[in-house]
Amino acid sequence: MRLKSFYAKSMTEAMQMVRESLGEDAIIIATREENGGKSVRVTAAIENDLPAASARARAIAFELSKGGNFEDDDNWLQYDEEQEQDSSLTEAIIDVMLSHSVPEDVLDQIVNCAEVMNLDEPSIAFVGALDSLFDFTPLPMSAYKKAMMFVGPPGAGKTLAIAKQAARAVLEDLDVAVITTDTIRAGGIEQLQAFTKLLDIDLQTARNPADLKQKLLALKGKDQILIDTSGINPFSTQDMTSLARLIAAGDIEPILIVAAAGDANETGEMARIFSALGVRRMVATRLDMARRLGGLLAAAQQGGLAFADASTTPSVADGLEPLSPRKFGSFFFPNGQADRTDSRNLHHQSPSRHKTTG
Ligand SMILES: Nc1nc2c(ncn2[C@@H]2O[C@H](COP(=O)(O)OP(=O)(O)OP(=O)(O)O)[C@@H](O)[C@H]2O)c(=O)[nH]1
Ligand SMILES: [Mg+2]
Repeated sequence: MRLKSFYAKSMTEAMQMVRESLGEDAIIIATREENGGKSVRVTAAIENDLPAASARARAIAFELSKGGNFEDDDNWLQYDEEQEQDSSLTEAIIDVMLSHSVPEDVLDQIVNCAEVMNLDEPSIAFVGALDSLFDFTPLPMSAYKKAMMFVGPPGAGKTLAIAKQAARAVLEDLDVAVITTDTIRAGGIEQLQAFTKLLDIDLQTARNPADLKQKLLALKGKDQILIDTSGINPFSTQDMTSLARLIAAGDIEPILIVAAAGDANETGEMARIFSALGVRRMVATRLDMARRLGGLLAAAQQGGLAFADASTTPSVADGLEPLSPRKFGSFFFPNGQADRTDSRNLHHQSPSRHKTTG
């Protein structure tokens, strides 16, 4: 009996993956919700999962029993080639993920998912797996009813990301307001003011939750309201309580700002803690300064967070780039075919949208 686990966003998708990979005879051993119910894991077993060698041995025996010549059997040769191709695809994906220090459990999920795609190009299978396993929800580029509060640890890039989003929104002719709650740290207001002045936006300050509530009421009707915050230590109860109070001051979506180069386990744990405050998506920063992006995948998995946008330069003018499975995948496979493939093809090949053949 061979056991294999499958990860997907829904039970239907996971069952489809089981059928596609192991066939209709697979027996479901266990199902479990992961990431606080945002994904599921299904462990399935197959009794008669013949490895290539033993299946081939049976075919040879059958051909010999008929007096035939097994070596002429093109189908079996083709079958072996497919097996080889599969393992080289898996190895290529594993190699890239190891070089990015992707934690083992995330690596497992991605490999399992990529293997059932029936694709022979690693970068495309990788992008398909990202598409199937993670959410990608870029920041809005039109009027948005919630105020967006950028939160995260000190130095993550919150203030620069606020400036970049404000600049982008102004370019889209949106009526933007910026509030900072980072009023205690020396230079906190001035740093943002330097950007808002250039954009001709009036920078508001809010010193506490009550103040923030009032400012938000006064700014009602703005297309986008962006709120900068001071750096938070996710392991400090006091910091987290203060942040929770600020978030509760109005109709606010907290968005986590994550520096890309962080240790994968630390980043994953941090994302999980912030998700308890209602964070549902993240902006990844400093992608230009990171060579190991395992932390971002760990954050998405452990915090159940969607990928929003990425910051890849320290310059406000360069803005934020919306992340898609293909865009994010290109950081792992910079020269991969996925970069050159029409994204509509990827969608056809994703198991979540793949018609089951079983
Ligand atoms: N190269 C590069 N530098 C970045 C990027 N994002 C932020 N930075 C730099 O990182 C430093 C910290 O950025 P801030 O925006 O001040 O970070 P913060 O999260 O607001 O910091 P605190 O308010 O102190 O918690 C600055 O020097 C930024 O220019 C990026 O995508 N690439
Ligand atoms: Mg700041």
